Amino acid sequence: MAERTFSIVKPDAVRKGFTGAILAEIERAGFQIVAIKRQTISKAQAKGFYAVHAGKPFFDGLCDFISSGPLVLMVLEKENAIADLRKLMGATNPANAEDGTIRKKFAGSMSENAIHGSDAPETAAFEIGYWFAGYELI
Ligand code: 3AN
Repeated sequence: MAERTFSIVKPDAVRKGFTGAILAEIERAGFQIVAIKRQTISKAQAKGFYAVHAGKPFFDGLCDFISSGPLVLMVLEKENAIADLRKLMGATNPANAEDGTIRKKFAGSMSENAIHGSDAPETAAFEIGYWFAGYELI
């Protein structure tokens, strides 16, 4: 059965003009883009989204970065979407990302790493609901 995951083209990649190239990689890998919107989020919205990382040393910088400029929020669908997107993204640190992954091609650093993807069904459900209303997902 098709599964849904949540993804972000992060502000570093949008600033560098990589949005279209990253969307092309996602579609080529067989994902349907169920919903998509470009917006600049507030730091308060960022803190709510990344609440699971609250208290970690990189939390404040992460929230500043993700709210630093326009990003692209997406809901993606395919069989095994959550695990397959993580594979397509590559390792969190682009220095460790495998050849052919989005982070290998487009990410600059551990903190400015081009793309986000949900890591489990529970987080996908939370993240989709955090950014998209039901009527946007029909
Ligand atoms: P991923 O995005 O690969 O799932 P997570 O969920 O561990 O990685 O971390 C969420 C985000 O926090 C990462 N995408 C990255 O931008 C940032 N991050 C994670 N670990 C670090 C770190 N040690 N230093 C700086 N930023 C980090």
